[in-house]
Amino acid sequence: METLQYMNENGELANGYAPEVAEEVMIDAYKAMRLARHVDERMITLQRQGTITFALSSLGEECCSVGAAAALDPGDWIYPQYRENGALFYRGFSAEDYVHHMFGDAKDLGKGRQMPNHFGCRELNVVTVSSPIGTKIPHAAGCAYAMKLQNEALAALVFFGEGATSEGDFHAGMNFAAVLEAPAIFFCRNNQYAISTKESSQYHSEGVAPKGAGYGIETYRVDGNDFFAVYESVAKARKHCVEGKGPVLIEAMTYRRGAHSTSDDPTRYRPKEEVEEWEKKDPVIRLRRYMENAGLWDGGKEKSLLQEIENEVTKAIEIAKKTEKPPLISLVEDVYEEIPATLMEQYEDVRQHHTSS
Ligand SMILES: Cc1ncc(C[n+]2csc(CCOP(=O)(O)OP(=O)(O)O)c2C)c(N)n1
Ligand SMILES: [Mg+2]
Repeated sequence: METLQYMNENGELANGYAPEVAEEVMIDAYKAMRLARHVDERMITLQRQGTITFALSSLGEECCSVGAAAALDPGDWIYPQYRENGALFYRGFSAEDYVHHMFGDAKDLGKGRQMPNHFGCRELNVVTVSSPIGTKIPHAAGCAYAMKLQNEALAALVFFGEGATSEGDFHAGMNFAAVLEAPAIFFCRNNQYAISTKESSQYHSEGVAPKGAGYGIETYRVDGNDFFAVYESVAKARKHCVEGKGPVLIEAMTYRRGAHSTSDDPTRYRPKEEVEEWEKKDPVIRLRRYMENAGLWDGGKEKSLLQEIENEVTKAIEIAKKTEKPPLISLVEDVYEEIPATLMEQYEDVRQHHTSS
């Protein structure tokens, strides 16, 4: 299956494409990608310094999350995996809120109960990341079906990696949405690796896209490092969904340039030449080149944006370093209206241990 591309690696338009994307959307998307890249880099450094426990990066894949979020309606539901902080930033989540999450402090919306990079925001219709791979796929199919039953012109988009397509949840979610014609967009970031498992050891099909055809689902394969290809495919998928034509699978071809997470060393399982090859296809630089050629961006704007982002993130880190941990009682709150006695007993044990240590 061919890969749709609208902008080549030099930021030049391809295949007769003329962008209709509003300039503000393009600029906001560029800013969100830059913020995602900078925050990821800073969080990895903080993990190495022992300040936070864990971090994951979306280096080289930022266009997937941001390009997709830009093409959605703000009311559409997003179910991220863990490399999609860009979607959150595009929707307006601040660097400060994000850093609080990564620290798991008292101002983290998740109250420190999740691992870092397991963000979410109720107000922005971004459902919290869950660690078990693929679990969000049937959730998104169900959410999309609910939108259909309620006659809401909204879609649910779920992000996942190509590794997630080997999970039963992927197949259950795809079949459910197909049969019920639910307005779900299954957005697969094919970054070629699932930790150290190369795509060729993951499945025997020619990528993920043919699996869409197997379920009778409208399917597109696009260059995941091309902002216009991602944006247009999601815009088209959304239209298909809200017109009641059923779900869409998008396979976005990209590459995970960084380690899987701070617990991984990719030099053990892949050659550096492969990584270098993909540096040339960088999605952020590609969009910047396009915007510069179109007179929308220049060196001065770039310099001030990078400075602004650096200042914002530095300030967010300083604030998070001074923020208290969530109160201990929050460990047992929020599941039941009233905390059950058994949980209170466990809480008491932990509390006493804390005060005595
Ligand atoms: C059900 C389940 N199995 C295994 C893991 C451990 N695990 C965490 S991330 C990951 C790889 C996922 O790869 P992919 O879906 O391609 O996403 P990527 O990390 O490449 O973005 C694995 C195996 C898990 N979290 N959940
Ligand atoms: Mg992967």
